[in-house]
Amino acid sequence: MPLPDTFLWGGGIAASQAEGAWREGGRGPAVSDISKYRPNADPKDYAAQHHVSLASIEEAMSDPDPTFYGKRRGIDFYHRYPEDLALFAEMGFTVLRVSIAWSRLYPTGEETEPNEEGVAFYLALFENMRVHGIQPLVTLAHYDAPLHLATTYNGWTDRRLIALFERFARTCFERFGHLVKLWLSFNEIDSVLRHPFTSGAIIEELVEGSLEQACYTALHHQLVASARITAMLRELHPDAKLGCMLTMLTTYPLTCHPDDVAATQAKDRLMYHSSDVQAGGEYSPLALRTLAQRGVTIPIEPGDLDILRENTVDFVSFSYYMSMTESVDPTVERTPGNTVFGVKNPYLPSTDWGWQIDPVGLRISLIALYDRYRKPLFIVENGVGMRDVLTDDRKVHDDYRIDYLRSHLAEMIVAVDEGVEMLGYACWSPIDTVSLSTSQMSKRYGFIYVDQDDEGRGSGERIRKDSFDWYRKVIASGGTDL
Ligand code: BGP
Repeated sequence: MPLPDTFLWGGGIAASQAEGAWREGGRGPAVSDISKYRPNADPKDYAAQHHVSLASIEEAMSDPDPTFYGKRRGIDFYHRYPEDLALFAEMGFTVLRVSIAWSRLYPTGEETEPNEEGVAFYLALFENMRVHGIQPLVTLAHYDAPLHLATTYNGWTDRRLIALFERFARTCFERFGHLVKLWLSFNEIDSVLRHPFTSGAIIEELVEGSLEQACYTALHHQLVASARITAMLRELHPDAKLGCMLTMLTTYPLTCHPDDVAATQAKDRLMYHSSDVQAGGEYSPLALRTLAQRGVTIPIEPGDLDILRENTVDFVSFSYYMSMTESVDPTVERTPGNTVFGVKNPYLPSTDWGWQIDPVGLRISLIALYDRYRKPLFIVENGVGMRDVLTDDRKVHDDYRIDYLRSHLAEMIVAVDEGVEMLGYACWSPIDTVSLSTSQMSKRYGFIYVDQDDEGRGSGERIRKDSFDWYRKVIASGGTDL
């Protein structure tokens, strides 16, 4: 059996998609509070869902009703977490990935002392996890920042956010470090390039110059912040580990035409742009040159390159839902994906949201990442969003989810057999939460069904799907019984 005994099994959620309680416990407004579900919008129209302006922020904040703002409501994990943790424990989880809402600890991001009610909430959560024998894997920034930092600083475009984030991270390490030994700095750190507001708290209207330049500036600030808190964690808790987290969008050329292969290679260069820094310690000179040719420069200040080189991560984590395809032919069919839009691969099936299912792509991704960085890997997101049906006898027969996960786990095991070193597997998401891209409930990922619809109607009851028993069996067998 190739998986090590120490291999961690579980799943992951994010504060902004699960906690709800957006105005409780002293929490300040967050960028996720603005994200609106539009009942008649095409769920595949990611750009329309995520376009934010000063006017839309004002409109959202003057509307206290959470009905169409799904992330304000989440799945009420804030109040129901003891029940949810008990269900995760029943499946045999040894790890649960959660995130900390920055605005629960620092409502505007600028306070000098943390909000103690927020600290108490996370302490109780981590204590409860300990009782269940579930190790927390904690993301500090998962599409979540105080809204004030967007409107006042234009988010991560402003270098001062590094210090504010360091203050937040220090509080987390000091107050939770005895219970949390596994940390991630930024979820899908590369994603600021694709959704500037959600990931970087950047309001396009406030950007002077090109948006692309603002996004790469923000990314550099996040990379420096991540390296600085890595140094901080090593000093405070030398036994803890910190990982990077990237969106793994493994890309194939649509054809073997050399132009398609070259376009794919160029795309890869930028996909690894941030992990090359976080895991490898330096910007790829080729990526920097490509950006320079596009008129983008990285605002490197004295000392930045040393900080980045000296504080690489302990492990590399990533999300994997689908692969991508590239072609130079502008007429080929396109399809939406995980916050991206790409060329359709004719060999792969798609979900209702256009995401193409590719288990072998997971193996290819694992091998590519391990080959490149030689650091242990952690799959911290993998799963399939579907419209589940609750039957009259309150069951959910989600064989499609079992098939998706089984085929991906089988490929993960092949990769481990081929020599890839792995720390664990945390699927997305073990319980239905509000979708990141659509703010809908009806795009469901969980082993646990949450009785709640897109507009928040329902009892909130948790119901075990068929996949619940399947995953319990997988964990109990250490991955041998898929
Ligand atoms: C990733 C995010 C998650 C998650 C997932 C599924 O990019 O890190 O937060 O939600 O995608 O996406 P969605 O919810 O849009 O289906």
